[in-house]
Amino acid sequence: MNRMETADLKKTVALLLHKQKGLLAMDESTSTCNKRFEALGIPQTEEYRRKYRELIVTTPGLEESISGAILFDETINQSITDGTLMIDVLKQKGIVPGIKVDEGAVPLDRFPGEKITEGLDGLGKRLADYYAKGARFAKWRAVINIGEGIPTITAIKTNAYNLARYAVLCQQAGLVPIVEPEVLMDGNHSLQQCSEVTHQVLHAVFNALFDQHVEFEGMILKPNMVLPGLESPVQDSIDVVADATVNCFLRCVPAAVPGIAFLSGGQSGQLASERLNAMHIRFKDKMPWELTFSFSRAIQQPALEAWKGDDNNVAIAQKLLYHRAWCNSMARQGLYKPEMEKEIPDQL
Ligand code: 5MM
Repeated sequence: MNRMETADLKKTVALLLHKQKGLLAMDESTSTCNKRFEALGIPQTEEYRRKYRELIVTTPGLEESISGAILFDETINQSITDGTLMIDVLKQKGIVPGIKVDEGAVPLDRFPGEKITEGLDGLGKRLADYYAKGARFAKWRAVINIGEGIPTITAIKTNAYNLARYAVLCQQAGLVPIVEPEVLMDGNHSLQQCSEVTHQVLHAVFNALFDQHVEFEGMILKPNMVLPGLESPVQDSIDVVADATVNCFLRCVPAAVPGIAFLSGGQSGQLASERLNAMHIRFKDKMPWELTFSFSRAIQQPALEAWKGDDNNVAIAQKLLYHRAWCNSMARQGLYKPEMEKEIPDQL
Protein backbone atom coordinates (compact mmCIF):
# COMPACT_ATOMS: atom_id res chain seq x y z
CA MET A 1 0.00 0.00 0.00
CA ASN A 2 1.28 3.49 -0.64
CA ARG A 3 1.37 6.13 2.11
CA MET A 4 -1.63 7.99 0.67
CA GLU A 5 -3.87 4.89 0.78
CA THR A 6 -2.82 4.16 4.36
CA ALA A 7 -3.54 7.77 5.35
CA ASP A 8 -7.10 7.52 3.93
CA LEU A 9 -7.79 4.31 5.85
CA LYS A 10 -6.50 5.91 9.03
CA LYS A 11 -8.72 8.94 8.47
CA THR A 12 -11.79 6.69 8.27
CA VAL A 13 -10.66 4.73 11.32
CA ALA A 14 -10.29 7.97 13.30
CA LEU A 15 -13.83 9.06 12.37
CA LEU A 16 -15.29 5.67 13.32
CA LEU A 17 -13.46 5.56 16.65
CA HIS A 18 -14.64 8.98 17.84
CA LYS A 19 -14.26 8.97 21.65
CA GLN A 20 -17.96 9.50 22.41
CA LYS A 21 -19.43 7.33 19.67
CA GLY A 22 -19.82 3.82 18.32
CA LEU A 23 -21.17 2.01 15.29
CA LEU A 24 -24.71 1.02 14.44
CA ALA A 25 -25.06 -2.33 12.69
CA MET A 26 -28.17 -2.04 10.50
CA ASP A 27 -26.95 -4.65 8.05
CA GLU A 28 -29.37 -7.47 8.74
CA SER A 29 -29.69 -9.57 5.60
CA THR A 30 -33.19 -9.92 4.13
CA SER A 31 -33.79 -13.24 5.90
CA THR A 32 -32.64 -11.96 9.31
CA CYS A 33 -34.64 -8.74 8.96
CA ASN A 34 -37.72 -10.70 7.91
CA LYS A 35 -37.31 -13.02 10.90
CA ARG A 36 -37.29 -10.00 13.26
CA PHE A 37 -40.32 -8.51 11.44
CA GLU A 38 -42.21 -11.81 11.55
CA ALA A 39 -41.84 -12.01 15.33
CA LEU A 40 -43.64 -8.64 15.61
CA GLY A 41 -46.22 -9.17 12.87
CA ILE A 42 -44.60 -6.61 10.53
CA PRO A 43 -45.07 -7.33 6.79
CA GLN A 44 -41.91 -8.91 5.35
CA THR A 45 -41.62 -6.83 2.18
CA GLU A 46 -38.94 -4.69 0.61
CA GLU A 47 -41.07 -1.57 1.26
CA TYR A 48 -41.37 -2.29 5.00
CA ARG A 49 -37.63 -2.95 5.24
CA ARG A 50 -37.11 0.41 3.47
CA LYS A 51 -39.49 2.20 5.83
CA TYR A 52 -37.70 0.73 8.83
CA ARG A 53 -34.28 1.75 7.57
CA GLU A 54 -35.67 5.24 6.83
CA LEU A 55 -36.84 5.43 10.45
CA ILE A 56 -33.31 4.61 11.59
CA VAL A 57 -31.30 6.95 9.35
CA THR A 58 -33.64 9.92 9.90
CA THR A 59 -33.60 9.62 13.71
CA PRO A 60 -32.90 13.15 14.95
CA GLY A 61 -29.60 13.41 16.84
CA LEU A 62 -28.43 9.90 15.95
CA GLU A 63 -25.06 11.36 14.92
CA GLU A 64 -24.41 12.47 18.53
CA SER A 65 -23.73 8.83 19.48
CA ILE A 66 -23.17 7.04 16.17
CA SER A 67 -20.01 7.47 14.10
CA GLY A 68 -20.67 4.87 11.41
CA ALA A 69 -23.57 2.75 10.18
CA ILE A 70 -23.22 -0.64 8.50
CA LEU A 71 -25.72 -1.09 5.68
CA PHE A 72 -26.98 -4.13 3.79
CA ASP A 73 -26.77 -4.16 -0.02
CA GLU A 74 -30.54 -3.57 -0.36
CA THR A 75 -30.35 -0.41 1.78
CA ILE A 76 -27.38 1.18 0.03
CA ASN A 77 -29.51 1.51 -3.10
CA GLN A 78 -32.67 2.75 -1.34
CA SER A 79 -33.95 6.27 -0.70
CA ILE A 80 -36.05 7.89 2.01
CA THR A 81 -39.52 9.21 1.15
CA ASP A 82 -38.23 12.59 -0.14
CA GLY A 83 -36.00 10.80 -2.66
CA THR A 84 -32.64 11.27 -0.88
CA LEU A 85 -30.51 8.14 -0.92
CA MET A 86 -30.14 6.65 2.58
CA ILE A 87 -26.37 6.73 2.18
CA ASP A 88 -26.56 10.50 1.52
CA VAL A 89 -28.75 11.03 4.60
CA LEU A 90 -26.02 9.39 6.67
CA LYS A 91 -23.25 11.43 5.03
CA GLN A 92 -25.16 14.68 5.63
CA LYS A 93 -25.29 13.78 9.33
CA GLY A 94 -21.55 13.06 9.42
CA ILE A 95 -22.15 9.33 9.91
CA VAL A 96 -19.67 7.24 7.89
CA PRO A 97 -21.51 4.69 5.71
CA GLY A 98 -20.28 1.10 5.72
CA ILE A 99 -21.43 -2.07 3.99
CA LYS A 100 -21.77 -5.73 4.88
CA VAL A 101 -19.98 -7.63 2.12
CA ASP A 102 -20.03 -11.25 3.25
CA GLU A 103 -22.68 -13.43 1.64
CA GLY A 104 -23.63 -15.34 4.76
CA ALA A 105 -22.48 -18.46 6.56
CA VAL A 106 -23.15 -21.92 5.10
CA PRO A 107 -22.46 -25.39 6.56
CA LEU A 108 -18.76 -26.34 6.42
CA ASP A 109 -18.70 -29.61 4.47
CA ARG A 110 -17.56 -32.62 6.54
CA PHE A 111 -17.63 -30.60 9.79
CA PRO A 112 -21.11 -31.07 11.28
CA GLY A 113 -22.38 -28.10 13.29
CA GLU A 114 -19.77 -25.70 11.88
CA LYS A 115 -20.04 -22.93 9.31
CA ILE A 116 -17.93 -21.04 6.81
CA THR A 117 -18.70 -17.54 5.59
CA GLU A 118 -18.85 -17.09 1.82
CA GLY A 119 -18.43 -14.08 -0.46
CA LEU A 120 -14.81 -13.90 -1.65
CA ASP A 121 -15.61 -14.58 -5.33
CA GLY A 122 -15.76 -11.28 -7.20
CA LEU A 123 -15.27 -9.36 -3.96
CA GLY A 124 -12.67 -6.93 -5.37
CA LYS A 125 -15.16 -5.69 -7.98
CA ARG A 126 -18.01 -5.41 -5.45
CA LEU A 127 -15.78 -3.40 -3.10
CA ALA A 128 -14.85 -0.98 -5.88
CA ASP A 129 -18.58 -0.49 -6.62
CA TYR A 130 -19.39 0.14 -2.96
CA TYR A 131 -16.52 2.64 -2.69
CA ALA A 132 -17.91 4.48 -5.73
CA LYS A 133 -21.33 4.60 -4.03
CA GLY A 134 -19.76 6.25 -0.96
CA ALA A 135 -19.07 3.39 1.48
CA ARG A 136 -15.82 3.87 3.38
CA PHE A 137 -15.73 0.72 5.46
CA ALA A 138 -16.95 -2.87 5.19
CA LYS A 139 -17.90 -5.78 7.39
CA TRP A 140 -17.51 -9.59 7.19
CA ARG A 141 -18.83 -11.87 9.91
CA ALA A 142 -17.57 -15.38 10.65
CA VAL A 143 -19.48 -17.55 13.13
CA ILE A 144 -17.94 -20.03 15.53
CA ASN A 145 -20.15 -22.40 17.49
CA ILE A 146 -19.21 -23.96 20.84
CA GLY A 147 -20.51 -27.52 21.36
CA GLU A 148 -19.55 -31.16 21.73
CA GLY A 149 -16.14 -31.42 19.98
CA ILE A 150 -16.47 -28.04 18.29
CA PRO A 151 -15.09 -25.67 17.22
CA THR A 152 -12.51 -27.68 15.28
CA ILE A 153 -9.19 -26.16 14.33
CA THR A 154 -10.22 -26.56 10.67
CA ALA A 155 -13.31 -24.38 11.10
CA ILE A 156 -11.34 -21.76 13.01
CA LYS A 157 -8.48 -21.62 10.50
CA THR A 158 -10.69 -21.66 7.40
CA ASN A 159 -12.81 -18.79 8.72
CA ALA A 160 -9.68 -16.88 9.80
CA TYR A 161 -8.19 -17.27 6.31
CA ASN A 162 -11.37 -15.93 4.65
CA LEU A 163 -11.52 -12.99 7.07
CA ALA A 164 -7.91 -12.11 6.25
CA ARG A 165 -8.44 -12.36 2.47
CA TYR A 166 -11.50 -10.12 2.80
CA ALA A 167 -9.55 -7.63 4.94
CA VAL A 168 -6.70 -7.28 2.48
CA LEU A 169 -9.10 -6.81 -0.45
CA CYS A 170 -10.91 -4.08 1.51
CA GLN A 171 -7.71 -2.18 2.23
CA GLN A 172 -6.70 -2.43 -1.44
CA ALA A 173 -10.07 -0.88 -2.34
CA GLY A 174 -9.74 1.96 0.21
CA LEU A 175 -12.31 0.53 2.63
CA VAL A 176 -11.55 -0.08 6.32
CA PRO A 177 -12.29 -3.74 7.08
CA ILE A 178 -14.33 -4.53 10.16
CA VAL A 179 -13.15 -8.04 11.01
CA GLU A 180 -15.93 -9.88 12.87
CA PRO A 181 -15.20 -13.34 14.25
CA GLU A 182 -18.26 -14.11 16.42
CA VAL A 183 -18.13 -16.88 19.02
CA LEU A 184 -21.86 -17.50 19.49
CA MET A 185 -23.66 -17.33 22.84
CA ASP A 186 -25.88 -20.34 21.99
CA GLY A 187 -25.43 -23.31 24.31
CA ASN A 188 -24.73 -24.11 27.95
CA HIS A 189 -20.94 -23.58 27.90
CA SER A 190 -19.21 -21.72 30.71
CA LEU A 191 -17.53 -18.32 30.56
CA GLN A 192 -14.20 -20.16 30.85
CA GLN A 193 -14.98 -22.21 27.71
CA CYS A 194 -15.97 -19.06 25.82
CA SER A 195 -12.73 -17.44 26.96
CA GLU A 196 -10.61 -20.37 25.72
CA VAL A 197 -12.37 -20.50 22.35
CA THR A 198 -12.23 -16.71 21.91
CA HIS A 199 -8.47 -16.79 22.63
CA GLN A 200 -7.96 -19.53 20.07
CA VAL A 201 -10.07 -17.75 17.45
CA LEU A 202 -8.39 -14.36 17.92
CA HIS A 203 -4.91 -15.89 17.70
CA ALA A 204 -5.87 -17.66 14.48
CA VAL A 205 -7.44 -14.50 13.04
CA PHE A 206 -4.45 -12.29 13.82
CA ASN A 207 -2.02 -14.91 12.50
CA ALA A 208 -4.00 -15.00 9.24
CA LEU A 209 -4.19 -11.19 9.05
CA PHE A 210 -0.43 -11.03 9.60
CA ASP A 211 0.23 -13.71 6.95
CA GLN A 212 -1.87 -11.78 4.41
CA HIS A 213 -0.07 -8.47 5.17
CA VAL A 214 -3.16 -6.73 6.46
CA GLU A 215 -2.25 -3.36 7.94
CA PHE A 216 -3.41 -3.53 11.54
CA GLU A 217 -3.54 0.29 11.75
CA GLY A 218 -6.23 0.34 9.04
CA MET A 219 -8.73 -2.15 10.47
CA ILE A 220 -11.20 -2.54 13.34
CA LEU A 221 -11.96 -5.79 15.20
CA LYS A 222 -15.61 -6.63 15.94
CA PRO A 223 -15.60 -9.48 18.45
CA ASN A 224 -18.00 -11.07 20.91
CA MET A 225 -17.70 -10.29 24.60
CA VAL A 226 -16.46 -13.26 26.67
CA LEU A 227 -19.74 -14.58 28.09
CA PRO A 228 -21.25 -17.79 29.45
CA GLY A 229 -23.65 -19.56 27.07
CA LEU A 230 -27.27 -18.40 27.16
CA GLU A 231 -28.31 -21.73 28.75
CA SER A 232 -25.40 -21.94 31.17
CA PRO A 233 -26.59 -22.42 34.78
CA VAL A 234 -23.93 -19.91 35.90
CA GLN A 235 -24.43 -16.36 34.66
CA ASP A 236 -21.35 -14.42 35.75
CA SER A 237 -21.41 -10.90 37.15
CA ILE A 238 -20.81 -7.81 35.06
CA ASP A 239 -17.34 -7.32 36.54
CA VAL A 240 -16.31 -10.94 35.91
CA VAL A 241 -17.41 -10.63 32.28
CA ALA A 242 -15.58 -7.31 31.91
CA ASP A 243 -12.35 -8.78 33.30
CA ALA A 244 -12.51 -11.98 31.25
CA THR A 245 -13.20 -10.02 28.06
CA VAL A 246 -10.54 -7.33 28.33
CA ASN A 247 -7.90 -9.76 29.65
CA CYS A 248 -8.55 -11.97 26.62
CA PHE A 249 -8.03 -9.03 24.25
CA LEU A 250 -4.92 -7.83 26.07
CA ARG A 251 -3.42 -11.26 25.32
CA CYS A 252 -4.64 -11.58 21.73
CA VAL A 253 -5.15 -8.21 20.02
CA PRO A 254 -2.00 -6.32 18.93
CA ALA A 255 -1.66 -2.76 20.20
CA ALA A 256 -1.32 -1.59 16.57
CA VAL A 257 -5.02 -2.33 16.07
CA PRO A 258 -6.70 1.04 16.67
CA GLY A 259 -10.07 -0.17 17.88
CA ILE A 260 -12.35 -2.94 19.05
CA ALA A 261 -16.11 -2.53 18.49
CA PHE A 262 -18.29 -5.20 20.08
CA LEU A 263 -21.22 -7.04 18.61
CA SER A 264 -24.02 -7.60 21.15
CA GLY A 265 -24.80 -11.18 20.10
CA GLY A 266 -28.26 -11.42 21.69
CA GLN A 267 -27.55 -9.79 25.08
CA SER A 268 -30.21 -7.40 26.34
CA GLY A 269 -29.57 -3.75 25.57
CA GLN A 270 -29.05 -2.87 29.21
CA LEU A 271 -26.59 -5.71 29.90
CA ALA A 272 -24.56 -4.85 26.81
CA SER A 273 -24.27 -1.23 28.03
CA GLU A 274 -23.45 -2.26 31.61
CA ARG A 275 -20.71 -4.65 30.50
CA LEU A 276 -19.11 -2.18 28.09
CA ASN A 277 -19.22 0.48 30.80
CA ALA A 278 -17.57 -1.84 33.37
CA MET A 279 -14.72 -2.56 30.95
CA HIS A 280 -14.00 1.16 30.70
CA ILE A 281 -14.16 1.70 34.44
CA ARG A 282 -11.99 -1.31 35.31
CA PHE A 283 -9.39 -0.98 32.54
CA LYS A 284 -9.22 2.81 32.15
CA ASP A 285 -5.73 3.72 30.84
CA LYS A 286 -4.74 0.04 30.53
CA MET A 287 -6.16 -0.56 27.05
CA PRO A 288 -3.95 0.23 24.03
CA TRP A 289 -6.96 0.38 21.66
CA GLU A 290 -10.28 2.25 21.61
CA LEU A 291 -13.11 0.09 22.96
CA THR A 292 -16.59 0.80 21.59
CA PHE A 293 -19.76 -0.82 20.25
CA SER A 294 -21.08 -1.98 16.91
CA PHE A 295 -24.46 -3.26 18.08
CA SER A 296 -27.51 -4.19 16.09
CA ARG A 297 -30.13 -5.77 18.40
CA ALA A 298 -28.81 -4.04 21.54
CA ILE A 299 -29.52 -0.67 19.91
CA GLN A 300 -32.46 -1.40 17.62
CA GLN A 301 -34.72 -3.82 19.51
CA PRO A 302 -36.82 -1.36 21.61
CA ALA A 303 -37.33 0.86 18.54
CA LEU A 304 -38.38 -2.06 16.36
CA GLU A 305 -40.83 -3.28 19.00
CA ALA A 306 -42.35 0.21 19.35
CA TRP A 307 -42.61 0.79 15.59
CA LYS A 308 -44.41 -2.46 14.71
CA GLY A 309 -44.61 -1.34 11.08
CA ASP A 310 -46.99 1.56 11.88
CA ASP A 311 -46.17 5.08 10.61
CA ASN A 312 -47.89 6.54 13.70
CA ASN A 313 -45.18 4.99 15.88
CA VAL A 314 -42.16 6.41 14.06
CA ALA A 315 -41.55 9.30 16.50
CA ILE A 316 -41.56 7.13 19.65
CA ALA A 317 -39.46 4.47 17.93
CA GLN A 318 -36.88 7.12 16.98
CA LYS A 319 -36.82 8.38 20.56
CA LEU A 320 -36.07 4.85 21.77
CA LEU A 321 -33.36 4.35 19.15
CA TYR A 322 -31.74 7.66 20.10
CA HIS A 323 -31.89 6.67 23.76
CA ARG A 324 -30.22 3.26 23.33
CA ALA A 325 -27.51 4.77 21.15
CA TRP A 326 -26.97 7.45 23.82
CA CYS A 327 -26.76 4.86 26.66
CA ASN A 328 -24.05 3.08 24.68
CA SER A 329 -22.23 6.32 24.00
CA MET A 330 -22.16 6.87 27.77
CA ALA A 331 -20.96 3.27 28.34
CA ARG A 332 -18.22 3.76 25.77
CA GLN A 333 -16.90 6.56 28.00
CA GLY A 334 -17.42 4.72 31.32
CA LEU A 335 -20.18 7.20 32.22
CA TYR A 336 -23.24 4.92 31.98
CA LYS A 337 -25.53 4.42 34.98
CA PRO A 338 -28.52 2.02 35.12
CA GLU A 339 -30.74 5.01 36.11
CA MET A 340 -30.17 6.33 32.58
CA GLU A 341 -32.47 3.58 31.32
CA LYS A 342 -35.40 5.68 32.57
CA GLU A 343 -34.16 8.93 31.06
CA ILE A 344 -35.67 8.98 27.61
CA PRO A 345 -34.55 12.44 26.50
CA ASP A 346 -37.55 14.42 25.29
CA GLN A 347 -35.76 16.97 23.17
CA LEU A 348 -36.85 15.08 20.07
C1 5MM B 1 -23.73 -10.64 15.21
O1 5MM B 1 -24.45 -9.83 14.35
C2 5MM B 1 -23.94 -8.54 14.09
C3 5MM B 1 -24.11 -7.63 15.28
O2 5MM B 1 -25.45 -7.65 15.67
P1 5MM B 1 -25.87 -7.86 17.20
O3 5MM B 1 -25.31 -6.67 17.95
O4 5MM B 1 -27.38 -7.89 17.17
O5 5MM B 1 -25.26 -9.16 17.64
C4 5MM B 1 -24.69 -7.96 12.89
O6 5MM B 1 -23.97 -6.90 12.33
C5 5MM B 1 -24.91 -9.03 11.85
O7 5MM B 1 -23.70 -9.42 11.31
C6 5MM B 1 -25.85 -8.46 10.80
O8 5MM B 1 -27.09 -8.18 11.40
C7 5MM B 1 -26.04 -9.39 9.61
O9 5MM B 1 -26.44 -10.63 10.07
P2 5MM B 1 -27.00 -11.73 9.04
O10 5MM B 1 -27.25 -12.93 9.93
O11 5MM B 1 -28.27 -11.20 8.51
O12 5MM B 1 -25.96 -11.95 8.03
